[in-house]
Amino acid sequence: MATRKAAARPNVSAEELLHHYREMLLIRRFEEKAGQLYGMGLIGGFCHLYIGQEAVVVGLEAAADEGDKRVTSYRDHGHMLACGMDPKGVMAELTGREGGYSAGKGGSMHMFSREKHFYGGHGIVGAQVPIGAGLAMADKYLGNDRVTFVYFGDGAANQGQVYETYNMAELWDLPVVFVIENNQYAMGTSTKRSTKSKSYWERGVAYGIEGEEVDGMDVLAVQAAGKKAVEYCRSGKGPYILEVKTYRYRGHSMSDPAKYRTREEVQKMRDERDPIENVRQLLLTGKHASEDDLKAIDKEIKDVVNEAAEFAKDSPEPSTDELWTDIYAKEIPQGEAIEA
Ligand SMILES: Cc1ncc(C[n+]2csc(CCOP(=O)(O)OP(=O)(O)O)c2C)c(N)n1
Ligand SMILES: [Mg+2]
Repeated sequence: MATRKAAARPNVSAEELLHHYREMLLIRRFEEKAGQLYGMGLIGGFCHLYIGQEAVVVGLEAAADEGDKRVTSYRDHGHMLACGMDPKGVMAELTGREGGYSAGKGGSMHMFSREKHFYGGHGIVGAQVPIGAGLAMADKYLGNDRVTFVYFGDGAANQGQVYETYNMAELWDLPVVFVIENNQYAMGTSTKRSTKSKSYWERGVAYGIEGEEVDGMDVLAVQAAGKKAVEYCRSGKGPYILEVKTYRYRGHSMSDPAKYRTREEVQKMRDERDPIENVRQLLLTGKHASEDDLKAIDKEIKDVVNEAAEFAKDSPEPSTDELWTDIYAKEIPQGEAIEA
């Protein structure tokens, strides 16, 4: 049965708090830089920024173990960075260069890393949900204890395939955490205009799936809820739903005129709920770091991002011969190879 009981907040160390700060800042600065490169015409096609939502992936990655999997939508740069993919390879994919994760042929929405168990990057709204349940099914079949995180938005949560997936995931007790990143908008449509039910996670009750709502601007709350969900799934009890309440500061994509909400609404969220500022305050008030320590981290992160941008500008364009490669799989992995 579904539960409303929130997970207890973790008693985190200063080291862990600093890690969260660093990771969230990396995503924020990376996305700001991607926005700049887009404005300079260096990034083509779609580009959906994750600014504002950083605490979601950073909190959940802190709850994940080595070998756990993740799959998400087109708003995917944060997920890639948080699971340890190289900022250079991600940025070079955005600029469509050879050094990118898909050798410059995928772009912002289509990157993968088997090494980091990151399975995309999907442009079709909701398509990653059954794919993620499939990843979890493979793990269950292979008898390991991996958990898959499937991220999708509030807009995607209104899709039929999500509920077909819920049914099968619960029926087969699949080890999957469904993460609804409720950022309150699907393109220009607010949740108030698109759905009458107030809660998305509660829809899982109809399928017998447990779940809860989480404050997605609070990285520690996300981490605690993530740990609880992961333990549940790893112990073989089946899927779990986390509805993470978050907010995107930027437009839906780079071409969003943003006429569906006021500047004041966005500013209020930035001023009062910013997830990075929240951790910054915890670090300072807890005397875990000084202003100077944080300045040094800011500089370090800026350097990493600038280096990634330089790499993404300098890496060559893919050769036209590459148009005919990587279209069909040459080998279908079997048995143990799938575990890689
Ligand atoms: C099947 C499908 N329908 C419509 C679209 C166009 N589309 C792209 S993103 C989007 C909104 C999805 O919003 P949400 O799931 O809340 O994710 P967010 O963008 O907020 O992260 C829509 C309708 C699409 N890509 N695929
Ligand atoms: Mg949304």
